[in-house]
Amino acid sequence: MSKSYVFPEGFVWGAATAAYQIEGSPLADGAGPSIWQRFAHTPGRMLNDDNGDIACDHYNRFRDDIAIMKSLGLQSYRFSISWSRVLPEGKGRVNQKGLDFYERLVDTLLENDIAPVATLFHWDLPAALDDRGGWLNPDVADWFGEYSEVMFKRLDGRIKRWATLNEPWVVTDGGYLHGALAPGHRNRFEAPIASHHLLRAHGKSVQAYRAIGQHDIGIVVNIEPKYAASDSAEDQAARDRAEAYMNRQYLDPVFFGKYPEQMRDIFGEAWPEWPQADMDLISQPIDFIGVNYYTRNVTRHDESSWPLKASPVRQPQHTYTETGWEVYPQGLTDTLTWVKQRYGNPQVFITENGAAFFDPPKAERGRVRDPLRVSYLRQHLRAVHDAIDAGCNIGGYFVWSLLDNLEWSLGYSKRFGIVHVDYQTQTRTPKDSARYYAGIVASHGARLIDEDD
Ligand code: GBH
Repeated sequence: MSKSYVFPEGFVWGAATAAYQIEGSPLADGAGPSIWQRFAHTPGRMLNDDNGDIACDHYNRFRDDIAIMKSLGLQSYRFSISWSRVLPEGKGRVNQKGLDFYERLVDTLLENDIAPVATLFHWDLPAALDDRGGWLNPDVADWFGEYSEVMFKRLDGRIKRWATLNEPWVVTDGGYLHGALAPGHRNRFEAPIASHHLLRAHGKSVQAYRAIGQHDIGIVVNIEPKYAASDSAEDQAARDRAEAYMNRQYLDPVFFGKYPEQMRDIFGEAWPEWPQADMDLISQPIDFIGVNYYTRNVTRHDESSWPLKASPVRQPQHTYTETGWEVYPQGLTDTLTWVKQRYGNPQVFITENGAAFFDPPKAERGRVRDPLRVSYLRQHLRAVHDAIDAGCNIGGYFVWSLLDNLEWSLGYSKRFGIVHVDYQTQTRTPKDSARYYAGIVASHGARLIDEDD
């Protein structure tokens, strides 16, 4: 007898996006520039010189986009708030019109019975704060607390699930260590400091939430399970470093008030000691973890890779996405069971999961065939169900992404949407994967059994 894929009652189905990737109009209605606005307009930083000036024009078309969500039967929508729309200088003066945009967005979602889930920081730090050192300035934690408070006061009555940060690992690894993402620094000493202040900022936001908020707050992290390439002690240690660096660097402090031991091996003298008071701030209880899952890593020891001394090993027979990430659904089950075991079975939402594939560039007679994405979703949703069977406390799933959008420094070259966007005309066309996902949502998972793969 084959297994049933019906999900538990109350399991939430949604889709996710982020402000700079879809909104466009980054300076409209009194908004201040963000570091991504600045980075995207710095020559040489973005593939094909793309930028987020227009993106999906969601700032003007959010009602149409909500109508699409409604037509797909989505129950929830995860979006992010652009800090510098609300506080153009990052702190101090509030820009009423920026707040109004998010209020309209949330109200329209609620009118359509779609539950809003808001991320306070998805990488677009106000440029004015970067001028003061950004994530390297200890005061940034208070600035983030102040901004969080503005949002909670205005919208906690209507938003019942908040995430403080999206993927702090990507912010520090991409923004401060390797420099491929804004603000584009490449500095071994900066990355640990940025990490710590991101976590302190998270702590300040949770603290503000407990004073004002009535619902749930958590943090969103990217997790890629790490498997050693061999049984050798060297490869095992490389695996442990890679796991500590990406998967535990933020969750261990939040749950245990302690950084992984390996951080010192990785960063050496660049890894500071931090006061216990900071660790207490960081480790306040949260209500859920958001897990973004895309791929796994098979890891081997590699002296030449800086600073981890660990490199991923390519798996020749396996499928890779257009961003070069291995398709490995079992890794999602492994990730969720790892979180359950290590952190005491907290409530988890899969806040992102999806893939970029070579879709046909244009819709043909209203259709975009994306069989690889359909199969990716099918396999990963089955993997989520397997984790639930194994006792994981999973509250919902958000596909990345609702729309094709600006894939950060890769510009518009990579398409993650279940809805195709023709950037010339801003026409939206739900891909086959959107129809497929709508069927899963409508059947609460039951349809996962119908198709092979
Ligand atoms: C997310 O980050 C972001 O939250 C989102 O904004 C973005 O658009 C989306 O994913 C798609 O990129 O090369 O095999 O070693 C993704 C985090 C971290 C996932 C690095 C892939 C490298 C895999 N990524 N990781 S590999």
